[in-house]
Amino acid sequence: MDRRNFTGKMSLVIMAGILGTDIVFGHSLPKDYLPLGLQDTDPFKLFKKDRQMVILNDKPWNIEAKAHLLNDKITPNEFMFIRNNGKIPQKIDAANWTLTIDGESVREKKIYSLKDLKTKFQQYTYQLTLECGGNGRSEFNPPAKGNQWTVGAVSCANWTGIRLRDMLNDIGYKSDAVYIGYHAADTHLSGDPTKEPISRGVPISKALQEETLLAFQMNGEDIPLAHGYPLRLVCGGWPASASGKWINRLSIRNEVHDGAKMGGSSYRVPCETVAPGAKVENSSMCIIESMPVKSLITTPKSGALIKMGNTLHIEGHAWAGELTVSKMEYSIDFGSTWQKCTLEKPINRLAWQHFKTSISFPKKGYYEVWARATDQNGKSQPMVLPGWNPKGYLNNACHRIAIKVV
Ligand SMILES: Nc1nc2c(c(=O)[nH]1)N[C@H]1C(S)=C(S)[C@@H](COP(=O)(O)O)O[C@H]1N2
Ligand SMILES: [Mo]
Repeated sequence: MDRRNFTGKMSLVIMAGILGTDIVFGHSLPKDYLPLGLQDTDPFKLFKKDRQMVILNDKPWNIEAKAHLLNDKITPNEFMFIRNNGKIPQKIDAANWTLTIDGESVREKKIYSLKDLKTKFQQYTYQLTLECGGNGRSEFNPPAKGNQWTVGAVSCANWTGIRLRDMLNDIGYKSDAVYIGYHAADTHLSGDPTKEPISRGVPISKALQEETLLAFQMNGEDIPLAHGYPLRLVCGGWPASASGKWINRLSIRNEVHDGAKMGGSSYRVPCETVAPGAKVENSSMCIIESMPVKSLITTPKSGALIKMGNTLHIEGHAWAGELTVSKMEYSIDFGSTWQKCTLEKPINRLAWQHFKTSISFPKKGYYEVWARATDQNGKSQPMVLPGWNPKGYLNNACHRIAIKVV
């Protein structure tokens, strides 16, 4: 935004409103001067992110990692992508935070305080893979609108909270319950308080899984503000849009939840494959559920140089939505032949799995290392872009890095 016009149009009253207090010597403010308190803050400092993270959008904030930043087995906050659809809530009163449970299929509407949730139910910690449905969107052609994620909209942190199913069993729900839908405290970019930026959910069967959490901690600390403080739904293995941040209401629905971004082309793909660029009727779109098999080489960084005769150590992670990854392979000849990597078991269901191997190269020159994961059902990552869809979701093509042997 142009700062001069911005202040030019803003009255002292409005500025005081945003600052939350009076500007005492406001009458002496130079014309067109923007008080420091209103200038953009440094997002890396604000969100405690590493400076190598990439900002894709600042209204709303959308920030992604690069592959080599995701090398940790448990993703720390500094390398965790941020995906927002609206404005991050500003004033969070965790001490008085409540979660209202309503909907057609709730036995009786109830309000839990955050304290109730923390004290009444047993707590669990799981490491859970959260990948944005649009991760990899930047490669689709014709291009898809939206944040141009490359490979870094995925994380696997430790989440601590209570099982959603313990809370659902405590409150009781009718036998016609089919879906849950979340509502949250973030606000619509338009400023219209009647509009929600996003309100999604999952089928009741997913809600009842052991690992589906109402979480209040990430990596052993309060969830960072940008990631949903003080209460977040975490549904590992599904598009991360199902994992509502800042949630204050949960509806138990007797039909598929119809909140913001549940319909149209939002987080939905053509039920049957379509030609690139095709127009797809709403009635032919299906909601994305479990995410497809995928992997990422996190060591070394693409572009690494190695000396002829040395072996190259590679490592990374692989995940497959609700499934486990059963095989991990690499190729140095553009996919003609594949060799196996060592693959670890997941620490718990819905956590990513680690792979590593050492690679020898036949002679000096340019190479690419391609990585390919296969899920327990025998489905592998495609070497080229998978099916085009209007919003550019579910790109699980093989990750590749460039290597020069000198
Ligand atoms: N309330 C709320 N929850 C939300 C969103 C949002 O904008 N508002 N974005 C969703 C989407 S699309 C994704 S990919 C994940 C991102 O989670 P993260 O920012 O913690 O990485 O949060 C999901 N939950
Ligand atoms: Mo997302």
